[in-house]
Amino acid sequence: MDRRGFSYLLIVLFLPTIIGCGSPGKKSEGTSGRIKIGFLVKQPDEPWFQNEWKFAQQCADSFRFDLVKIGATDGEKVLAAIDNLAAQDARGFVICSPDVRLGPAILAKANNAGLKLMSVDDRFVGADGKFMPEVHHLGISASEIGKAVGRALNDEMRKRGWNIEETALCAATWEELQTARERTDGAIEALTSAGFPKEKVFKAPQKVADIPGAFDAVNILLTQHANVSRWLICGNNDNAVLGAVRAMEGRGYGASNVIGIGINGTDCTVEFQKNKPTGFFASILLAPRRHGFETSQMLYRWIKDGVEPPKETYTTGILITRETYQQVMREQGLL
Ligand code: FCA
Repeated sequence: MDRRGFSYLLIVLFLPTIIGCGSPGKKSEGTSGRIKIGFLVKQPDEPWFQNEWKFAQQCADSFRFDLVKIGATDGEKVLAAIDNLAAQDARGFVICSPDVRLGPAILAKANNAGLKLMSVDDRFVGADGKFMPEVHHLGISASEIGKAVGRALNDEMRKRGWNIEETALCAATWEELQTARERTDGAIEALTSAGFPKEKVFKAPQKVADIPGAFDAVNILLTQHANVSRWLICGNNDNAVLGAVRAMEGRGYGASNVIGIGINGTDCTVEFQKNKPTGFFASILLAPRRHGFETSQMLYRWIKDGVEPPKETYTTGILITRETYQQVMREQGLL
């Protein structure tokens, strides 16, 4: 080979290294040169999760990274989404998993692909049924928030001068998820420790965690307890209580004999905007901005600057009613 031929061969061999492609190891930052992270949610139709996405996007805009929002409604979609993120050179993701028992599989897949991850709202559980302490998590103080629901139910019932003999509690439950179970358990605990009789507490276990799921569960309960004149309602979230309120309306119960108190506060504004009050009396407004913005920011700083997020962060809530929700939501930057 002559000199020219040899130089040509050298260029062909080393060009990919010189221009920086084909070198294995460190992940690139996507075609735009910006860090890319995913935000996977289990129920993209629920206003709560749309709010999380909205605030995650605000975070992405202010820190100038790319955000990929993915509705991952079942296990297959979660695993496909992780492959997809890896193929797009994403660096990590925040996730509210459709099933927390997928935790070990999600973590293994993310580790394989070199993606950092954080869970939000619903905490991963391992094969032993216990929380996975190695996964960074931001969630709500579920038990405390549930207790706030129970206390508010008790206050309102007493304010209305209801006779406890004729009143019962309907708890629309979703007990397979710990954060959901702690909420309804907390509400029941606060109410019964304020003197409400335990035998007047009735659970309506949901088969699906959405409005129709609660509607169906509460319909069954109402058939079994047709003699109750006044109902208190608690549930995992606003949708659980909305489903219960709709089921009660079907049986002739309304604003005068139902006190329903939800959780989220983001999914009941339409209810509060109705011309006439309904049995949906109040909600505990959570902090969707913290759940969307803060998780994204923590993950971004972890990827960019190596700042590891706290292992666990828990947020609180504020009681809102038809009368106060606008003011409170404005103060919280949600309107
Ligand atoms: C769970 C519920 C959501 C929301 C969130 C904080 O994921 O399903 O509605 O309450 O916790």
